[in-house]
Amino acid sequence: MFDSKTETVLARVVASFGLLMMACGSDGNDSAGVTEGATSSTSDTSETGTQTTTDTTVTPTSTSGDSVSATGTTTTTTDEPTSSTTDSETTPVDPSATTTTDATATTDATTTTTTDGTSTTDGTTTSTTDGTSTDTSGTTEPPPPDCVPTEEVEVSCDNIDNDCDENVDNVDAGNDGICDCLNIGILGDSGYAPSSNFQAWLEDQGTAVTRTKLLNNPGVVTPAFLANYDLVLIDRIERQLSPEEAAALEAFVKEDGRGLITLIGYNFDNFNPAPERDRANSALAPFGLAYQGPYFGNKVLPNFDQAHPISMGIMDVNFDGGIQPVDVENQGVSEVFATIQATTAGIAHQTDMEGGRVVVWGDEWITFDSDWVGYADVQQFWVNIVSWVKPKDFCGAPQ
Ligand SMILES: [Ca+2]
Ligand SMILES: [Ca+2]
Ligand SMILES: [Ca+2]
Repeated sequence: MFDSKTETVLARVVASFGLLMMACGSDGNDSAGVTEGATSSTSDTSETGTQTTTDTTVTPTSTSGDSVSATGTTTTTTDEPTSSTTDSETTPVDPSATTTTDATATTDATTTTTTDGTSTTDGTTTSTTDGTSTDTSGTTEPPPPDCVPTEEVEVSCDNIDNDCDENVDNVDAGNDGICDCLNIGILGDSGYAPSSNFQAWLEDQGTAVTRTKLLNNPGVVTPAFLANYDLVLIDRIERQLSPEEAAALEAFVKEDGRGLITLIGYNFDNFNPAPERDRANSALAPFGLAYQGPYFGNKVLPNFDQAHPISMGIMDVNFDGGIQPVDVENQGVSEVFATIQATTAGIAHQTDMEGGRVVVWGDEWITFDSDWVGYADVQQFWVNIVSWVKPKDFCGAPQ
């Protein structure tokens, strides 16, 4: 099989040859045939009405004979229409494009031409005197302008790849594994145990963290509100999200590619798990995810999947009185990265259509100051969670 370029060249050569033969058999006038109903252009170029013997361009928009090459082709003119020296014609690549004047031509410009029509592409072509043409150059587009680095090591959170390493805002001055450019929104209150160290620690890693309580704050979760954040953590939300708020969160993740983390197991309802399940599930329902079942786990170490990016290297993390996360709709791809016996402790969910990600953890103790002291891997667990769930288009290479 020939590729289209080869076919084009062959078509041109054949056409030119055949027409040259026709021309030789005629009186030398313009006997060039027409393609697709076009008429030969012996005098109707955009020049002054004199005939060109070498001209024209083959473009999809050109019409019969009244187009000339965009730049650069030279023309020779004569006083009389009958003075054309050859009348070879072009068979355009695009059937809608017709040119009928002498020889082939191209839209590219640095061409040399001879009196008998030559042609080129990109200026690298040979010229002949018999109306044939040869395309020898490629047609690839020139590469885009190179990125110009303005920072040797990227330090600016400005949505620009300042160091031209093809990662936008991959800034981590402390080299702690958490991108400094992340804006994290925490929704809801903290749990029953002190967790001030958690937010402070996130900020110490370079992120900006804002906590927004939902109590007496109806309808606060809007697209405009969420636009402030790259990552939202559902902490102990005091009420269910409204349908409008849930829809905004859904778009935030699925359409904008941002990240969502949910926690559970606060036990503020007299050991009844249903109310907090319902509250958290109002945020998870758009993703087909949910917390289900009773409280489970009693100061146990979950079994972490050492092959998953979130749980790789993680062993010593407390789990106490959580609720099982479940993927109930299989909208996207869910991976269980931690279990306690046969029960799921954590789900990593990639939304469909290359959208954002959701991490559903079955407990809340990983935010408590006490566990930051007593368990070795809590901080690294957070680093892994944030790294996996953050938006893919900035703050480091996609995983
Ligand atoms: Ca960069
Ligand atoms: Ca930047
Ligand atoms: Ca950092």
